[in-house]
Amino acid sequence: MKQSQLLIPTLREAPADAEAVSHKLMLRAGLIRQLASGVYTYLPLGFRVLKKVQEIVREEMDRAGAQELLMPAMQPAELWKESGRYDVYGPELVRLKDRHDREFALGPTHEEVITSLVADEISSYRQLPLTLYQIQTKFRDERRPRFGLLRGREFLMKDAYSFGRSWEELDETYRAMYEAYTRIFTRVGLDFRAVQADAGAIGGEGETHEFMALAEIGEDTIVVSENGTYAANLEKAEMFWEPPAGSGEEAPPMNRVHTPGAHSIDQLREHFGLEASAFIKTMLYLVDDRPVAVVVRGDREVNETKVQNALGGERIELADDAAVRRLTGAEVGFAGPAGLEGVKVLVDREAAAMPSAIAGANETDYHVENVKPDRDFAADLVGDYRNAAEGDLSPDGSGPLKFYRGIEVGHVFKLGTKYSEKLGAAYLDDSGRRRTAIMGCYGIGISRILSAVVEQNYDENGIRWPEEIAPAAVHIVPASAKDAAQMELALELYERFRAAGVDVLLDDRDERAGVKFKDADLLGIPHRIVVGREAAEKRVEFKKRSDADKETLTADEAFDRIAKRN
Ligand code: 9G3
Repeated sequence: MKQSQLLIPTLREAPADAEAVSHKLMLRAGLIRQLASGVYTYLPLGFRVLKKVQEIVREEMDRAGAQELLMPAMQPAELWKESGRYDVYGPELVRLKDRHDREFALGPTHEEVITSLVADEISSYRQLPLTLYQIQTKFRDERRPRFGLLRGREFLMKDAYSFGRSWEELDETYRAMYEAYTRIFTRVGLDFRAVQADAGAIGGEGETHEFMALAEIGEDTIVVSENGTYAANLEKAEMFWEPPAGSGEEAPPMNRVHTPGAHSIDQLREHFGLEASAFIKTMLYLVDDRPVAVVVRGDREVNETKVQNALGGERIELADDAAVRRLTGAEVGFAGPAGLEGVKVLVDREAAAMPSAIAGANETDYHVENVKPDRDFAADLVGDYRNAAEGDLSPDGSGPLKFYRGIEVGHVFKLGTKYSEKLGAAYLDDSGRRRTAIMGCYGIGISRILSAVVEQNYDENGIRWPEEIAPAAVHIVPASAKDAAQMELALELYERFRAAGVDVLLDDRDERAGVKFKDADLLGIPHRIVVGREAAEKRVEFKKRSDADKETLTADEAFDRIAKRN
């Protein structure tokens, strides 16, 4: 590829509204351009990277025994009504009507489509197990698209679906997918962790893992034990806990304390001169619209996923101020667990084991001290309802937990029969009995991988692409397009690389050397050959994008370095 002919509109500055590093750099390097909020064009160099990522995914999915197909984006609403999901998803599901006024959805995922296909085409146990996958554009009308390709409204996903005859077969396919994902994320050069996750809205009846690329910009928080044997999304992460000794000792009777305006833990700490761990925090939620009070120690955070799962709910939201006033009879910040009518009370086991604590009095400007859980208030449920926190130990005894931000680039699920039941994906077993297929589903955010890789591979001068997905393997930069000897040697090397099947980019533009070097740093091609003053002696400067030092080599040596590497 010759840059004088390529559309690579590099920018000196990123637009002001680009916040994430990857978003800024991908715009500045001329890899993508925004068409609309959360909707992007992949320009030629960006598309080359996207294609290379797809090829790696295809190789590994095929190796794992999955078959590639391609489903439509336009999905009849009937399928989503049959699965019961048409009304579960709100404006995030892109709905449209065709010219005959028939309702469609633009596919955000394809459980309904693939399961109805299998329901039509599979009838015998001999046709299973079967894993089908596609790489296709998904549509999700995110309320707040941001960070470029990290959270778009139209994005490229590899989604796979497996159909089996038993849970054992599902376990085997799940493991094959898990291992394929490990190879894929390793090959694209990501620093990632596979973490236990919560199945969320998709439901499903078994374990699920997310593959997280470590990056500060990541929306997720993951928790990993020091030796890595335990790793979980914070939504699910547990921690080692045992009841403290002597939590049974008697406490003096409760005593109301006037605490005017002290409605935050910090104000209470100020007022009582005590640490946050001396208080209990009572948070009010609506789980499927039913009021729930969750009690945790003052220095902890409620884990809403754990609360929702403990109650088998579909939805959880913080009660708003009006609901808090109605349920507690007090302003926000004075809620306590004692005396709440018609509210289910969940008490975190750590709070339940406190010998005594200070809690809200369910009366504005009043708190109560010497509150003894169990003596002074009843719990409907006692369990682990808090977020893991710094200092917690891993539940598997493998040491302290560490916290990281992560970008979810993959997610594998054991779905069970949730969709195959509803959409009739069944088969006759070897004794002629009708059985429902047992499903798994497996997603990779293809376009999101580009951003995740850039978030992990850049420096102050630009992107540093990992070799296997870089837009080109080598970047040839003649210092001056006006110097015949330099251009002659550069073109000769360029043709040699092309003949050898090496992806090569030649900066043959008539630009000042400084501009070329700045752009080369920005584009981040892994290897660079500068053809400069020693061109006449057939000597060039060789530099790896990720190294500072440069070497002078003969043109042949430079060629061999690249053409004969690994
Ligand atoms: C929707 C909308 C958004 C969605 C979904 C449905 C996420 C939805 C979960 C999944 C599960 C797996 C197959 C590949 C791997 C992930 N966002 N999910 O089901 F209607 Cl608007 O997509 N699907």
